[in-house]
Amino acid sequence: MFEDLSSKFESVFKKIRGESRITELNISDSMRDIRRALLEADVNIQVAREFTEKVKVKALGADVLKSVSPGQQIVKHVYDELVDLLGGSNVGIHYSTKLPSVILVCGLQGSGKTTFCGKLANQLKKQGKVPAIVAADIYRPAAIDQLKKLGAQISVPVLSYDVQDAVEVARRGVEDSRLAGRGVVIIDTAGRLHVDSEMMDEVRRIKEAVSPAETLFVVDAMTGQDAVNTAKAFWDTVAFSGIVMTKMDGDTRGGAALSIRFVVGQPIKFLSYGEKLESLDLFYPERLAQRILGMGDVVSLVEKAQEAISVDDAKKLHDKIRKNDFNLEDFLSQLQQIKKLGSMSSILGMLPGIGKAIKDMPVDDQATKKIEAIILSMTFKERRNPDLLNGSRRLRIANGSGTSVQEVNRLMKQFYDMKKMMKNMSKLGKGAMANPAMMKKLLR
Ligand SMILES: Nc1nc2c(ncn2[C@@H]2O[C@H](COP(=O)(O)OP(=O)(O)OP(=O)(O)O)[C@@H](O)[C@H]2O)c(=O)[nH]1
Ligand SMILES: [Mg+2]
Repeated sequence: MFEDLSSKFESVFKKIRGESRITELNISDSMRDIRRALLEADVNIQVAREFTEKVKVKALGADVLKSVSPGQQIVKHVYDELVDLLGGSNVGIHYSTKLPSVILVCGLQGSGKTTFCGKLANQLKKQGKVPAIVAADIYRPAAIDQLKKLGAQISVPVLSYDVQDAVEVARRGVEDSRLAGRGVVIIDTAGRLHVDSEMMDEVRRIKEAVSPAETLFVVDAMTGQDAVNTAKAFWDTVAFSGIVMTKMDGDTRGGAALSIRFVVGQPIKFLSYGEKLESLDLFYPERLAQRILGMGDVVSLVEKAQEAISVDDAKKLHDKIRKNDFNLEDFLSQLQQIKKLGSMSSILGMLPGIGKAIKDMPVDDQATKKIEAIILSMTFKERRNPDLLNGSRRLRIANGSGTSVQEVNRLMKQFYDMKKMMKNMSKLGKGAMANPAMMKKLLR
């Protein structure tokens, strides 16, 4: 389904492969092409914009890796951003400590809910769980039959009740499953339109009645950006915990899968891709990103090169510090390297004069994310010239990064303190770049 996007990405990479280095001009060119490719794949416009901006900032701020070409490095940046966009890592199903774990399944009509319930039960059974399915779609008689047939195929009990109240059906289904010692109960609900307030209220009440461990929103990938809009509308009524994308085997351009996480803020947990009961996969952001880019070898090549940040690069940074032109861009790229490596020792250890004190310093992901968000909300000029940051600019940056002016101020103070300390240290001839205590404080 991502063939089109893949081939467009490939031609962008081909174009930049010939360049000897990454410049503001050629990266802007490439990012414009990438943005266009994303939009053509039906990716949400805001997602496409932010995506390319982030890649651009990373590409311009990153160290030049000697053993790989600029084109290869861009592939890696795009890959990293794709993984990030798709949610980072796989989250899987969340189970409750009290049995049974309830999984409530909701979504639009015909999105593939019932089929998914069967596939999920099948998968869970194979993992040794003991599932049951509750037929809470009481509006269509055929719905219960459909579910019963599915259940029979996989030998999973399907509970149905002759009650005209979906909330009551769900409640009884969970209670009977508990008594029968079932580990997981999957509740299949009727398809509903997000504009139908009565039906939306029903699913909200079901959720309230059975306190699910997971509420999964099922969405047909073929519906493109509509899928994203519906997800938003559902999210407002039923705060679901995960998304299931179905019909990934159809000729969808993939835009919904790429945008939904960003727009709704909830992870995709499963991809469903066919009529067969086996065609259900847990969602892995890395795998999908690799599939879209189809360049796993380039990605791992650049990763290796990044790990081996050369002493040369460290020295270059040292020179900047000595000349006192260490700016927020350097700061950000240091931070990103630290985050990637998980410890400062590998970077700072390359600089002469760094003591054992910094070895294996832990890095807090939340703190670095916030700092990253703040710096990424600045313009290039501001990053290179932090002195430009007056009150109104700081307010804009705080708004843009979803932080507060206080947080921006704190970061700036830390940046200046660090810069001062670096300068003093380098005057002392120690050649140190960052004060470990300072860095630790910053990342807390
Ligand atoms: N190709 C393909 N078809 C699917 C997939 N999932 C479901 N379908 C088909 O889509 C149609 C609707 O699926 P259902 O599972 O009945 O959808 P539903 O959401 O339960 O529908 P309602 O209960 O009517 O709201 C059926 O014909 C399924 O066979 C999928 O991943 N790929
Ligand atoms: Mg159904």
